[in-house]
Amino acid sequence: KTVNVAVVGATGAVGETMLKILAERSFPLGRLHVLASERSAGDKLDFGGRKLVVESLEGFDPAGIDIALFSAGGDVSREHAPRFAAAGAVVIDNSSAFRQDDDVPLVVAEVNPEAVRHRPRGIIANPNCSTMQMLVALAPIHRAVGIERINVATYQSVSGTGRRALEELGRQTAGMLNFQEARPEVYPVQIAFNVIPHGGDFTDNGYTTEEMKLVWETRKILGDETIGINATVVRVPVFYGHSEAVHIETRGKISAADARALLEQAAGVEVVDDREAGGYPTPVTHASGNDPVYVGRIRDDISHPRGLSLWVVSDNIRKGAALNAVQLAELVAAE
Ligand code: A2P
Ligand code: 11C
Repeated sequence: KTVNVAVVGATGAVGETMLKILAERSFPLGRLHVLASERSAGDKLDFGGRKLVVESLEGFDPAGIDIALFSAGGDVSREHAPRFAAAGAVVIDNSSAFRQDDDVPLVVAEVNPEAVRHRPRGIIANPNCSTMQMLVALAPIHRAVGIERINVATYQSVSGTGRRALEELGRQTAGMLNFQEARPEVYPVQIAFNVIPHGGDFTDNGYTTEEMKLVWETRKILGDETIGINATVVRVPVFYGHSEAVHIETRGKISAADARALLEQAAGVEVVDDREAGGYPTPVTHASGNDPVYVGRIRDDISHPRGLSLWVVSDNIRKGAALNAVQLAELVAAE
């Protein structure tokens, strides 16, 4: 049996990668509709060598769609996901619109795949990219010995912000090399040759929304409200691939060697951990364009008896968004 799919936000940075991944994998695809705003209606997108015509989401009739992959921002999801679900589609939503709702499962394919089955509203939420890659790496350790506290600093690429941010980094970089001024538009300050300790919006407690997503998404996905999480989100002038310096305190002791052995067997993880120059993953050398969550620099924390430090890198557009959404679609299609 084949499955009729709609990709909403198909012209965006995540949407185009959803199409690429659907074409790459042996997904049991029936009809495929590519949807975006009125602005893009009529444009053509490549799908495994053939051309698909972009349709406007606004007037689109979702009857007959089995699975809808949404990645057009929270406002679009809030407005249109319920009408797709009402028409019988399972919505897999990449925005943050429904992630906190108790009756919407929040799922990482390698961590809590069984959660896709309980979806009373017909909506499944795809986690934020930073949470996604961190939990693919940490869930095996949490299962083995329990995690008490996570301290994480992220180094997030501009593709996480979308297509206009990719263009802004390119434009500012080229401009500055030609002695021109770098005018910020998408980010509040210059991103080229800089780092910005700010993702999303500021909240009352001094953390940003991108930081607080790491807190409550982690607790919901692991099903453990007691884990302490302290995050600093930083935007860096990298095009694709988020990196994270992750420091954990576990409940039971696990050595760096045992953690490495565990992660070598873990689904979705590739350990790159040679203690020499270049023996670690980076966005450019490993993550960009690839599926795994790469883990390196695994070491015992010299300041804490049950502390462990890791470096986690992944393509935020692939595992962090499009790939996990397609993996969830595969789980639903297999039902
Ligand atoms: P469009 O290209 O027509 O604007 P990104 O995150 O890379 O900026 O991509 C955002 C995606 O969301 C694009 O595909 C964009 O389509 C789509 N989008 C934005 N606003 C709407 C809307 N009101 N209705 C449908 N799609 C939208
Ligand atoms: C970023 N993580 O890198 C964000 C983008 O909640 O899905 C995705 C925001 C979200 O800016």
